[in-house]
Amino acid sequence: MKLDETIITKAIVDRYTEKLKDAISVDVAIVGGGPAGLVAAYHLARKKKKVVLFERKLSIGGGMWGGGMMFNEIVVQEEGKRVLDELSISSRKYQKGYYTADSVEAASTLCSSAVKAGARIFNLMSVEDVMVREGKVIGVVINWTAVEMAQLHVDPLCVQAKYVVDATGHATEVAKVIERKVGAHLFTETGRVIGEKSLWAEVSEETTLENTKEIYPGVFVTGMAANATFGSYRMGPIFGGMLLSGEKVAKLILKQLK
Ligand code: 48F
Repeated sequence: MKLDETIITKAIVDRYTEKLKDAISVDVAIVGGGPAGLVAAYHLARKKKKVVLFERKLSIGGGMWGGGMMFNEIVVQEEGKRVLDELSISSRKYQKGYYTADSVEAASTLCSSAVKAGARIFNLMSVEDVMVREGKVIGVVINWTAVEMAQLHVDPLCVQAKYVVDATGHATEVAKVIERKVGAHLFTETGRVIGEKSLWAEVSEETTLENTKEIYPGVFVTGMAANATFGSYRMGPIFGGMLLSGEKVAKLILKQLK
């Protein structure tokens, strides 16, 4: 069969446009495709909610690929292993209470699980702002990462969402935009993004879960963004807290959507 390059081009443009149009009004918009955002996307999509996830980078998976200092293995505790098992991600016991998993298998399977469950993922797109009406966030403002990187003067487009999840990791970008542009009082002790503390795995694994909650009407934080928003510790290459936080934020939002 003769191949026609113009058909290839039309196929890509048509299919991409279909996907994007379908993502303009959703139940949940997730910002950031690290482990926490991906687990959240998977659980929400499984429950048939309309979910879109925007990831700034070319690759999905955030800080998971690199394991610890580029040694591409991650560590989880007992509870985190349960999440890996549910997603059929292989893990091995290292010693009592410590399990390891290949970070490439973990990141790629999380991504695949979210997409196959029905979440729409757009890589190479950054969320640069939010839309707020009557004291509630009602959507996100998106642009191409390439536009952001080249600092081109190009106006963005908008996506309407019943709920927004800040899964941007250490950067807490959605929370910071709300603080800076909306001038809003976040649901933290200071009303602002408190910022992360130095590394302490044991405490931060627990606080990640406690801090997974709503920070402003319509906006939830998950993963490292949760700890950074509420001023808790970072944890390094132990990932159970991230996975469980993704699960928790999905549960909280599902409750609200009922
Ligand atoms: O950093 P990241 O992996 O966040 P996470 O899911 O997991 C944290 C761990 O990787 C690790 C850790 C271990 O336990 O502490 O750091 O909380 O993924 C966040 C993703 O969000 C993207 C960013 O490129 C990364 O892939 N991101 C950040 N800001 C934006 C964004 C934005 N404004 N728009 C789109 N994507």
